[in-house]
Amino acid sequence: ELTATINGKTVAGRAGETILDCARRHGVYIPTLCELHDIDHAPGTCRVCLVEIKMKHADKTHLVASCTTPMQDGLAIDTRTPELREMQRLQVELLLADHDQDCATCIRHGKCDLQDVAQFVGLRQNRFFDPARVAARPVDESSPALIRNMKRCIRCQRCIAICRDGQGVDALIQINSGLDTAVGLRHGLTQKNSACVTCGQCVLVCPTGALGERDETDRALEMMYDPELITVVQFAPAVRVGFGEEFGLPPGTNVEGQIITALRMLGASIVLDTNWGADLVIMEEGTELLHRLKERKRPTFSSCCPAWINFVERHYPDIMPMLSSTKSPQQCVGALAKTYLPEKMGIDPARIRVISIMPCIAKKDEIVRRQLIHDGVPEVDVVLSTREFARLLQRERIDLKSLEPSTFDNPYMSEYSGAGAIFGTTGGVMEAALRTMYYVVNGRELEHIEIEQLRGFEGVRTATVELGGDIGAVKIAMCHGLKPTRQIVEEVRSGKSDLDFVEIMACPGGCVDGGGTLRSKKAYLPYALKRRETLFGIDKNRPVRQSHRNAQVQALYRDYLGAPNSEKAHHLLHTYYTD
Ligand code: HC1
Ligand code: SF4
Repeated sequence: ELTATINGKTVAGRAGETILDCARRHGVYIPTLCELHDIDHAPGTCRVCLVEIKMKHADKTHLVASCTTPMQDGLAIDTRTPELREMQRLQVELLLADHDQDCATCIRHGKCDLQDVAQFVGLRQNRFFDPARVAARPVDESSPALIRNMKRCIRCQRCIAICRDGQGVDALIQINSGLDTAVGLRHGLTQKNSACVTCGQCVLVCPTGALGERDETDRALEMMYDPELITVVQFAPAVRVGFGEEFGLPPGTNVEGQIITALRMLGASIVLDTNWGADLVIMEEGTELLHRLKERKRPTFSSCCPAWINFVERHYPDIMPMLSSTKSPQQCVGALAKTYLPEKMGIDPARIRVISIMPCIAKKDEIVRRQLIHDGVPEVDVVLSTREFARLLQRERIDLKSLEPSTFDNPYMSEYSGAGAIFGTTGGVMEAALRTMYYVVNGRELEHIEIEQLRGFEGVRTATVELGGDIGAVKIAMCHGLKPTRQIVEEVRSGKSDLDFVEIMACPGGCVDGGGTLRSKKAYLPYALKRRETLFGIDKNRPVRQSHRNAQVQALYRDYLGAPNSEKAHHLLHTYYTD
């Protein structure tokens, strides 16, 4: 331990920590922009975390960046002198010199770190603003999912760091130098044709509106307002546990019922649950997997995560035959909402538009895949990320917290089992699949359905599970985050792996921390475990906890599809992959 003072108060410092970390531990606020502790990123480029220090026995003070300067014994630190504030103000003013000034048009307005810091330092003028420089900065709108707007970039490089070190994709690089420094794609490519898989993790760490989803809130509203259209809205397993924070509820609160109420207030005609689709996917994927196991084709990779599919197609196209052909729950719901549902409800399929609310931006890529558009009609018309849904409720002045919860009332596609609910967290698809596969093989339920050995949180988890019957022991792996995924894929390609079934979620934590979830300031994925716990709680409290016991899924097979993997099921619920 070492002793120092911050603003005249004695504090205990720790060897090896930075001045910034020490100040934070003692509740002293220092503004920051480029630094993000959770991903160990402190490039020291924005210079707003300046502090004044005086070393032991020295008589001069000097200014240093607190995010990169280590604590020392006897240091006198000041975080709030007028000269310091003046310097910080100047830094922010320089950052704004080539920054889009039109905050009201920015998706980050009101939730932007740069705005916060500008307020904190008391910025009152913008002397260096140069519209020509702003105009020269590029905006990449090539991707259906992700917009990269360099007019709003403050060059913090967090996005580059998370893409390279966190996800191991390494699509982003720093381009140009000096005042022209910006973020671009390797080899001068655009977002759409680059190595980017639209996992959206870079969006989660961006402190401003430089990176964001393609906003489709207007399109969704237009559909819901149009009296000629029947809007079918579905929302993902993870959305209900990652949305309450926006309205001041504790992280991890389950707001399923309030979301249903809000959607009805907005004008949704029919509210469905993607969880129902997750149960259906288990029937299709589980059956497919058992066939593949009998044919000794191994491993099979799960296919519900669209950023993972992008990753395979762009980075490892040779393993495409190992991907399950089952569509994702989102697409299964979409496909059936335009076929089975109108048949059951006696409505004209041409009037139906499907809107999904997803904690993901890659889902926006998924809906425009050519395999999932039939004669010009997409299975899903619009995807709103959780963030866009929040924006939509804010602009419509709907306060989720004050709403009475409602329940799903669609008799065909909204009921779900506990297995469907846990899809939203890493390992959930695997656990759900094993519950049903065990039943199919043995004709009875698995005794302990919470498979504890699957519930860790390491990047890669492997286990051997005895399925009995003619299948025996199966070797499985679950992986979240693309860096560990690369490791598994490399093992499989080298022939060293004896895995049978692998679940992959591109985002660390799975969908609960998807690239479309609410952003946290100054933190990376702080609520993963809380959201996960709530999903496990939902599972525990469901009257039905296995996908094959979902009565509405059973009815679908009885009345419409025949059996899992039937010809009709194949036609509607399976797909293929292309590079
Ligand atoms: Fe997911 Fe899925 S779990 S991909 O993570 O398989 O986004 O929540 O909707 O489709 O069900 C996301 C979540 C989601 C699909 C399901
Ligand atoms: Fe990298 Fe994912 Fe961002 Fe694409 S979306 S640039 S893959 S972090």
